[in-house]
Formats: sequence, structure tokens, C-alpha cells
Amino acid sequence: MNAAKRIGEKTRPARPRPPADGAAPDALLDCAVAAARAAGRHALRHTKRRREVFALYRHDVKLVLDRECQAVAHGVIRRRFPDHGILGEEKLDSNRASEFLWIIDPIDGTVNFFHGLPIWCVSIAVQAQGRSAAGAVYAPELDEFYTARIGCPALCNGRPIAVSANARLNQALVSTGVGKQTRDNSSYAGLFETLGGRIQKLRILGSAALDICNVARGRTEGFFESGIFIWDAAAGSLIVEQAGGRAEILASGPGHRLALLASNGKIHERLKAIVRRALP
Ligand code: LIP
Repeated sequence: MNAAKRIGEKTRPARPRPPADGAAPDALLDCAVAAARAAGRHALRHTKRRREVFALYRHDVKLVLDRECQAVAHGVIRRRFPDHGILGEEKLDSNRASEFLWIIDPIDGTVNFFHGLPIWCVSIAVQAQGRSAAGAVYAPELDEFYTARIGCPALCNGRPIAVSANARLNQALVSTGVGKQTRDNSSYAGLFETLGGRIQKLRILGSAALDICNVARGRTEGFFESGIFIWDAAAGSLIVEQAGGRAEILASGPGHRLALLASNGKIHERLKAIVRRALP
């Protein structure tokens, strides 16, 4: 598994050039917000269809609404930036020759959504020349809309947010997640025991994007998960960095899989030393 420090870093060119089609950061952020809002509202309007599946797995579910929300977000982006590349969780991967890449998770926290838990969101990020430029995470049932772009503070519902000031590991609230493979569930026992003894409390909430936004908002001090994907983490990673925290890819593998550590920065290295033992 090759490791890279930040999402997009390994493809980052030495000196970023001005974008070819002049897509300014504000225009990219406006588009991310419009796409996340449209997709989130579509899911919210159709919550009665939350159990319509096209595939049911042992630890995962693929919803009809996943694909519909991805198509809604894709349409918003295509209308504004017809030549940009788009990568989506639901088998969407187009025009990767572009210097811009949109990364869509139409419903992050899919199993929560399927069961009626409100902890789910739409996560949309855009990279320019391999560097995250703007991101939006919209949780309709929680009425929380996180946004960030390079050069500006992270916001929640239009108000600036910041990571917590807590530097004590034994006072830290940390969230994690359990992947979609059966082996993921068994490999976590050791991590839970080790981590649980060093921090205040461990939480599993089921949406990596919202877990990372909780760090950005100062509700938790850290998030770690191995076996998630770039679309789970891309927008949240920019949001937590623009809120004064850190997001670091500890390992990556085929199919956009990765292990991510996000934190308030103050406990990052101590947390990394613990969670690294859980990496395959
Ligand atoms: C989910 C992640 C979560 C992880 C789940 C799943 P999805 O993404 O947000 O952190 O524990 O296994 O990967 O599939 O709901 O977009």
C-alpha cells in the first residue's frame, strides 16, 4: 500500500499553474454547494424510498437513491463545468484528462440512511491540478451544511468553525468506523482495546464525512478509519484543514481505498502512533 500524506498530494505538480478554464475557487465552491444541496434535497424528499435497494451485502447496501442523488449532483456539475472530470462512488469516472476532478459521495452513511438514522450526508469535493480546492458536506436531516475552500475558513451553516483546543489524549473523543468487509469487523478489536485505554471515549457514527466534520467543528478531537474511500474523505479533509486541523492519508490502495487520520492537530502524532498498529 503506497502512502501519501494528504488527499491528492501524490499527484500534486511542483508548481500549480493557473487553471485553464479560469474556474476560480469561489465558482468551484458555489458549484459544490449547489450540487450537494440538490442531491441532499432529493434524498430528503424521497426518504420514504430509503429501503429501495439494488444490492444488499453482508455489511453494506447499495440504494436506488445513491444512484439518483449521484445523477442529480453530476447534472449540476456538468451544467456548470462540462469539461471537468468527475469521480463518484456509484461507478462514475469520467474525463480524467481534465485538471479538475470532482469527487462525489452521494449518500455517505448509506447504511444509516437505509435504517432511518439521520447521520448521513452528501459529500462533494473538487481538486484542481491534484490539490483540493473546495468542498461541501450537507447533512439534510441534521440541518448541517459544511463548506470550505482554499484560502477561507471552514463554515457550518455559514458560520466559521474551528477544531478543539484540547491537547490531552486522555480527554479526547475520537470516532472511527468499521468497513464493509467482514474482515474489517474482526480487525478492529485490537484497535478498540488499545485506543479505548488511551482516550476519553471512542464513537462509531457511520459516516466518515460527518466524522471528519465533527473534528472540524471541535465536537471530537480525532477520526481514524482504514478501508474507506477517497469520496468518503475528500471534502471533509479540506474542511478540517481549513478549520485548523489536519487530515492525513496513512495508507492507500487500489480502487481509491485509503486509511485516513483526521485530528485537531494537537493530538495528531500521538493518535497516529496508536492507530498505525491497526493498519494492514
Ligand atoms: C461509509 C463510511 C463509513 C464506513 C462505512 C462506509 P458509505 O461510507 O462513511 O465511515 O465505516 O463502512 O464506508 O458507504 O456510506 O458512503
